[in-house]
Amino acid sequence: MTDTLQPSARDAGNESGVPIISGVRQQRVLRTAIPGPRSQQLQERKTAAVAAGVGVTLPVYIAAAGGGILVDVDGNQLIDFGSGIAVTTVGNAAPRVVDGVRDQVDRFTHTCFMVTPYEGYLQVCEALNRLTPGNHDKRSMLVNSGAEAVENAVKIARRYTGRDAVAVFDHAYHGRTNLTMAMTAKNMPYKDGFGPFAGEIYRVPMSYPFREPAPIDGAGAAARALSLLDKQVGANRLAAVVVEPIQGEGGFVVPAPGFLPAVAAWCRANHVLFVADEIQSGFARTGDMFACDHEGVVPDLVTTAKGIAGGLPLAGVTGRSEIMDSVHSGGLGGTYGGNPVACAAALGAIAMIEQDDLVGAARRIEAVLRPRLEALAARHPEIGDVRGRGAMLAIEIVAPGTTTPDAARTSRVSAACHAAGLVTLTCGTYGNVLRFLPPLVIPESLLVEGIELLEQALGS
Ligand code: PLZ
Repeated sequence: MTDTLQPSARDAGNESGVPIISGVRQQRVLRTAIPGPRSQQLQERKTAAVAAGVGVTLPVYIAAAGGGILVDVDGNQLIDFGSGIAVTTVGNAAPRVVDGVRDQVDRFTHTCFMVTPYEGYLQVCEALNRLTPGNHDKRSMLVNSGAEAVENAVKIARRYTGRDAVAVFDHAYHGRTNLTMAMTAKNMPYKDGFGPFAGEIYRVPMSYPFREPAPIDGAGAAARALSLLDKQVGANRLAAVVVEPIQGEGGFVVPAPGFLPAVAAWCRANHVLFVADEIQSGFARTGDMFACDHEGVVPDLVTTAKGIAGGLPLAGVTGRSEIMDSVHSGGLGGTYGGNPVACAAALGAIAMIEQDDLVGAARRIEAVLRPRLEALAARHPEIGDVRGRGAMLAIEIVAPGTTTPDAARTSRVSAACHAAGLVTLTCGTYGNVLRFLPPLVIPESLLVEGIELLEQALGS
């Protein structure tokens, strides 16, 4: 394997052999403590100017970024294992994204697609219709954020089925708006004090292999959830079952094989729409274009966001044409949905994903990271589970020999990674999952170095 995981990761070589991507040398550099003095000054201004409820994981202020590196205002270069929560899949300031955006802002920045439309919106919808699972006739709509995509999927499902109820799973994360807060499982920090929440949302058990009290396969876990839906809600009242094919914020929970196909089959048999929330797992992240592809599951509706547009705010709902087209004209929209600049960014990002085989890059990242994480788990009994797929991997940290979550140790390990110049994120209902979401263009050398830093952090 070469130093870069795929060819275009090397914008320009240089004599030292360290690749440069988007103008940034792909090298970790620590010039100050983390956070450095300039970041600390900015963080003081943040406290004085920004609402306290907007939290910050790592108060290092960023001046530039590219490939697998974030450059901060003190000149430190951090290895990026977060991608801004799975957004900069194609890398930060990726050249094809930047070129598309530049060209678009020169021409026009906004008209509102609902007033006077433009071609970029159509091209993104065409790409979504082509790339999402299934070969059936599809339609798409564009919005600004993941939560808005989920809201619209629910609106469309209710309109099409004439039913109200929506099923979601334990550990689910679907957003922070009123409807999506109701769909999100975790109270702190997402819901506490923010109710009352939207009604007609019903939560059932997920397939979570590491935490099952007794072994249960995917079909069994699906039957457990579906029987509750049958008995407590009634399939005839359900508009949709909404599921993340690999859960994101909830802990990178990968359901047992067979779970998703069984849920999808039950939905089909009961005329309930199967909605896949691929906002975090979609667009090459898991080593397939969408996580549903792994088991050949074809959802009725798919929500997308994050990785779709290389960092610009864009999200979408894609689905069967008869479902999407069941909504009356004017029933869906929003001022900024499918903004032309965000669409131009998405077209650049999608071109990169396809032309540079970033699906393959995600698989190669897994091939580098997973064996190293498993070797770490063999040496560190506090790593209870290594899981995920492609470049969406995680470890779950527990009291050794048990499944008892150890959130305190997880935060300490993550903080030690940060201090060493590795940006890691935590997640999970119990706050004890450390997740790894590198940009798919990250050089292999940074992946290997990141794991070495993680090992030191585990030991500290
Ligand atoms: N569905 C599966 O992962 C966003 C949330 C960060 P928005 N996840 C990151 C935070 O703490 O707010 C997400 C997701 C899945 C929906 C969403 C919501 O997407 O673009 O943040 O609204």
